[in-house]
Amino acid sequence: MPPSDDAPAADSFADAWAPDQRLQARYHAVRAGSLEIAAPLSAEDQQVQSMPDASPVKWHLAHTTWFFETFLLVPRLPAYDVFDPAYGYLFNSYYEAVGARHPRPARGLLTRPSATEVLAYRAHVDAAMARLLGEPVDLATRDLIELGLAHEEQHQELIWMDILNLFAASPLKPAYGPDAPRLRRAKRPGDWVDIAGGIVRIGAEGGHFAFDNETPRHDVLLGPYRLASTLVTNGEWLAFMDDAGYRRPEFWLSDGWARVQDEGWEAPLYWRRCGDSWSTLTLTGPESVDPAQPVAHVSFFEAAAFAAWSGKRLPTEAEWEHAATVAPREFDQLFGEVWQWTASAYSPHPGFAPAAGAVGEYNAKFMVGQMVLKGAARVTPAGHSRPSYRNFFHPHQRWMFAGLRLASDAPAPEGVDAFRRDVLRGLGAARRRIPAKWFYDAAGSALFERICELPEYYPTRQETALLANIAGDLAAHIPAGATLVELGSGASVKTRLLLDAAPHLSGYAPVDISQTALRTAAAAIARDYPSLKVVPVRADFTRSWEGVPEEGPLAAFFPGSTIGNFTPDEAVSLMAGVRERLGADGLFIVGIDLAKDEAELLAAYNDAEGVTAAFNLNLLTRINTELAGDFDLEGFAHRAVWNRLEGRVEMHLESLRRQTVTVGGLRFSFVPGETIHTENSYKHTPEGFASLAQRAGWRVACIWTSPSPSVALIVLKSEAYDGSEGFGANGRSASID
Ligand code: AVI
Repeated sequence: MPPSDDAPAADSFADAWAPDQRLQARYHAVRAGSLEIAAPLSAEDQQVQSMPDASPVKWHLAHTTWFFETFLLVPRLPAYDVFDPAYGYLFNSYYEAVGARHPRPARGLLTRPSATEVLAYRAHVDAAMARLLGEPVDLATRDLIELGLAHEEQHQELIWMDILNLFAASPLKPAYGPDAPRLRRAKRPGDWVDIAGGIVRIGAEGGHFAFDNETPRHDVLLGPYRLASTLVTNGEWLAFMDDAGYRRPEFWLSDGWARVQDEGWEAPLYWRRCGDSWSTLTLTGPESVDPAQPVAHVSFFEAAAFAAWSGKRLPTEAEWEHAATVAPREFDQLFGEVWQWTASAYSPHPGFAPAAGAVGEYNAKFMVGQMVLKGAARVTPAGHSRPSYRNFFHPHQRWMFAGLRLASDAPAPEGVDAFRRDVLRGLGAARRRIPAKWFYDAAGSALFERICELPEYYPTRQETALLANIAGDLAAHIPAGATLVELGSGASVKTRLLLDAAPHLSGYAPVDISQTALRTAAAAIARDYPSLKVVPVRADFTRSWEGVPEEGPLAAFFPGSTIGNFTPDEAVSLMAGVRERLGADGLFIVGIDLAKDEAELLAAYNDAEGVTAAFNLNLLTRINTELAGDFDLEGFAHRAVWNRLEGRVEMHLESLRRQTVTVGGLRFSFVPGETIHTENSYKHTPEGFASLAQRAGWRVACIWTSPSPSVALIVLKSEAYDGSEGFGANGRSASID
């Protein structure tokens, strides 16, 4: 929330004639906040300056007071008595318009005034400010007071940063104290959030305080992009370091690489090698690096190198701000852990005009050579930031609480364009067909859920019962510490049977195209299996495995006999892809539906309630909605047939009359009885499936079959694996009844 959100939206007439009590209260709270942060620090702690970028705490306390004295009391409070005319020189930071100043790198040399005298200075100015605030103030005065308070909040954060930097320089590694702000882990597993982009508006909206640099609000054109829902963690940073990230120039900007050389960077600021591991200095003292906490104290150069190493990029300022405005709930750690580097230079928004008067120097003159950071840090006072807030630092600076959130361009379209392509191509073919994957829009997915509950549709029921029976035996094949990668995970319901039986799993990576299903399922699994590292991966696993963890043994899980929806050649290439991805010691658990009596099969795809018919016909509804089609659903009927030669149930949509349909401006004529082939569902024999698996480099290590109507669960191991099992030879096969 912006600091003055609870202010009246506009000044009412009555307000203008009364002291602003809200502003009085805020003034007192902010000023007291600075003293509270300084209170546990000794006079010596408050005196020293650790480097030119940092300032002594005592100087911060005096400078923020000077701001109110110089910009408010002197010009606006009649008969104000300046506390000490020499302070203007000592505590002016950078305002050319108000005169000369003491050099910044020498602030630590100011042993006078003492810390006690600075407190007296604060009390003097606070008493005068109480007089100013005790009368009604005009809008311009109120805006300046708000600016002074936001300025003091920025210095509160600087106190935390500077004191940590000072303590880090001490061999004693002192702690501020046990109650100092500590970084927190993300509340949920990381994920990608897709944002459509377009012409979007960024910049401060009126109605609350904002710095001049956040204005004016303006249009920006954004392509579709993805933003990580969580911050980059120390664990990910360690992987970058382990992969020689600080020693490989290919990831670094030229200026960044020069810094790495000159300053000997090999880890974030404050990290120290501790035998085989790393520790870090925090405000609560030294501690070992927590892999789950967000990485902090990295420069823009390091953030950009990490992004390059990850094959991703930093978000632009506009991407970050737009995402934080339109979809804040999709993200974790937007505000309140670390500031997040963006790829955007700190330059004026189009149409920017600095604030009038000396305070116009506050932001405008720094608009070159720095980069924008968004969000807020743990040490940022609550309520200080907002989506339009623009923090800025030089690209090499590291003592801020700065980290990063990754972004990437949206993956190549698998949406409407691919759907249109497949439908137009499929309807134009001599034998019309549309790939079955297009069944699963929201309505189609809901209908499929209903199919799974139908009395005639045995595969789900049988496989679930089989899995419940054999989960322990199945789990015994999975190596300790493995990550289970579930392909087409959906609601991850069956998975729990396996997870319960395999406490030795260390991770779970559900892979699904549906972001909503994925996020809900991953959050529920993460909640119920707290020791499991859950890494949801939004991907079409037939096209990409990007995001699936690379480290540790992997076991792929592909239940639901979905492999039956692939032709034998497609199934072989899918399984070969999985094998390549898992490596020679990977394990692949697949569910298949087995060949059986034709009548039983056809009943499963021709249920009495007509749910499968609705599922099939929903494809036409989807075409009508998404591709401007005019299919008359009354003109087509659901047909399921058993193709004995191919060993598959086929689903078709049969034209009931002569008719012409338009889709995307193209016309397609149908004669009665002509069909659109919409799905294949192959029913395998164990031997037939084993030979497909073998073509893909797999060997059946174990197969369990359910009672009739039978389905099977199969453990595949790499052909190259030197184990003792092998289906048909000395492999194991079990029927469960
Ligand atoms: C997802 N797939 C395994 C189902 C099947 O049996 O082929 C889809 C389905 N089609 C009609 N009913 C169910």
